Amino acid sequence: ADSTPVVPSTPVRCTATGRNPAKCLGMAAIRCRVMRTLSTASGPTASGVMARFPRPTTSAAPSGGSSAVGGGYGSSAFAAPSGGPVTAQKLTAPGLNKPAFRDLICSDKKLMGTFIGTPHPVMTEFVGHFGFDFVCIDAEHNAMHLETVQKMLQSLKATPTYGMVRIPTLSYENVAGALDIGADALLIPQIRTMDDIRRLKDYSQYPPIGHRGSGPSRLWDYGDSIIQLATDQDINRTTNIVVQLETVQAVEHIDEIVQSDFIDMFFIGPGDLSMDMGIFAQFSNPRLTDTIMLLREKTARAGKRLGIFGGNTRNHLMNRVANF
Ligand code: 3PY
Ligand code: MG
Repeated sequence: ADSTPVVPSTPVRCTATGRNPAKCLGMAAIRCRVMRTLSTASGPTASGVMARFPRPTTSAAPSGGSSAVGGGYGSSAFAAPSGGPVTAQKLTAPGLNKPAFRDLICSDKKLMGTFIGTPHPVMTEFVGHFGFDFVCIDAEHNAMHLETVQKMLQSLKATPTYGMVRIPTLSYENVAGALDIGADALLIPQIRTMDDIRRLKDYSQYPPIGHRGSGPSRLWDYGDSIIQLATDQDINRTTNIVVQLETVQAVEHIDEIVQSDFIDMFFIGPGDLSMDMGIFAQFSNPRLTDTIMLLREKTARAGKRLGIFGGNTRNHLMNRVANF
């Protein structure tokens, strides 16, 4: 099948929550399918989605006072159903108040996503209604910085789809910054050594585990969520980290790397892995396929989820090698 999940021989336990889904997650990122899906998604589905947004009624908006905020797209000024005074309401679109992405990551559901390299919130808003579980906003290989990525995450919030962000390099600014602007998960490329893993832990986790700074950012609803977070037993559980396995060094250190308890999922990058092995894009080369099978076995044995970049649904690695 195109996207059968990997079923490891040993049961998988989510290290973050302790839940024990029976299957390892197959996560595939598919670019080409998006364009093929465009024609169907722009039909009844898209108009149905728009119809669910309540429309601001400008005539009902008060000229002053504090019972409502200003009108315009996405504002909270609406006519009261009774025709009485206007009160501020929360917009309840289908994507709002969706469960935390962590619930999905820690379930046994197979996830399907796609990468987005076009640096514009309209693209994420559009693709967010295609039915993918997540999109990966790819700031590693595209011209987008945190301001743009934040807008893309904001547009995704009104869709049922989650936003993972692939940061360009491992730095405090990129890791803590992308988390603060509300990325549902981070995808970390080019991890090589245990020192990289230690830095990632330090940058992504709040004390006492790491040294990530806290602030009333978008992630914390600009301060609204602080009280709730402060009473949470483990604030770091809100952080979803996915580490790419795409270097020879990472393969060499895989036994240690998979033991990292703060990492929720691993993700194979066959392009870079083959490049690093000196067999670039030879996706049927047994050296590459054997390595992918080894990574699959090691991650499953450690009870970790695994994903792979597919390129398309007929991809050899996805279907016949890793059986995602
Ligand atoms: C790779 O194939 O190297 C990737 O990073 C795909 O996401
Ligand atoms: Mg890569």
